[in-house]
Amino acid sequence: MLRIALQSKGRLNEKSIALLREAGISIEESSRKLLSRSSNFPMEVLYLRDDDIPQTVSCGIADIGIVGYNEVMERAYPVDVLKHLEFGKCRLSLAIPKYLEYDGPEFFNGKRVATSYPVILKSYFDRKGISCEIREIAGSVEISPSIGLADGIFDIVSSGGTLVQNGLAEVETVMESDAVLIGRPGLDEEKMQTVRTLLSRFTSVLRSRGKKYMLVNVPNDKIDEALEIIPSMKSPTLLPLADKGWSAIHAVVDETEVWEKADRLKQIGAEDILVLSMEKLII
Ligand code: PRT
Ligand code: ZN
Repeated sequence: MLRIALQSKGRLNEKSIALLREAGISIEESSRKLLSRSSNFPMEVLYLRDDDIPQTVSCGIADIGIVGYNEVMERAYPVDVLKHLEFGKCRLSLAIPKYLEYDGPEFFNGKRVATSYPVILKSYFDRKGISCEIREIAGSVEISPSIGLADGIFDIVSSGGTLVQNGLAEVETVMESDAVLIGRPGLDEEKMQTVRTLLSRFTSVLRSRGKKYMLVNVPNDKIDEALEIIPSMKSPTLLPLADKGWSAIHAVVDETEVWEKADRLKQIGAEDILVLSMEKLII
């Protein structure tokens, strides 16, 4: 039985559970126990604080886990990053009071920076050859400059709203982060088999996100032009229509490109363009 560690509450909790659900894995959530078992997949879920997930996986209490890449890098436990999951996106950035002039990372020489991510920050300053005092604090990092605790901060930024509210300007992005699936190195073959199944399901779920299924009727002499507009993943699905001289093309397209492609298809004489949402793309 494979054990996965998920954040018990917080930013990654709901999306982690949603990803498992979309991958067809049912987990009991009602009682929000510390440990719950899937009814249809050989896996149990352990709910933890995100800070504890890398260590729990590296020491074998859980086999795999979903946690922010930033936590994996900061805790620096020996775990394998098995897959980037494309949610919980954010960046770790240096910020300073907006009225100060900034002329590059050398600005931080001899300065004090407050952060909850001292390991990542120290490695950045070491790489740049900058000598800066790193002040580790647990929370409310963004108020440190205004209370005189630090000259700048190093923190997670998403929309940038928190920095603006606190009169800070983002000056360097040190790292990009998203939620990742991590695993303990050296899992036995039976568990690895389950991990491989899980990875392949996650890949299918992520690939189908933001995609639409498009069906288009085109005159046969326009098929080549239409296929340039909607290239297919492998060989195109092309079906003859009862009305001779016409065919239907089926294709998967990015949601963001649907209107632009539909307009171009109409211009070459395509008709009856049907766009459907896509449930799964299993490869
Ligand atoms: O209780 P537990 O310890 O499990 O949770 P936590 O409070 O430590 O973490 P949580 O739930 O806040 O975040 C979990 C993970 O979500 C982080 O480790 C990141 O990988 C990811 N993530 C994505 C974020 C954000 N976006 C984010 N915006 N984590 C924190 N923030 C905070 C940030 O600290 C800052 O205070 O949001 C503020 C900035 O947001 P903007 O939008 O104003 O820039
Ligand atoms: Zn935490």
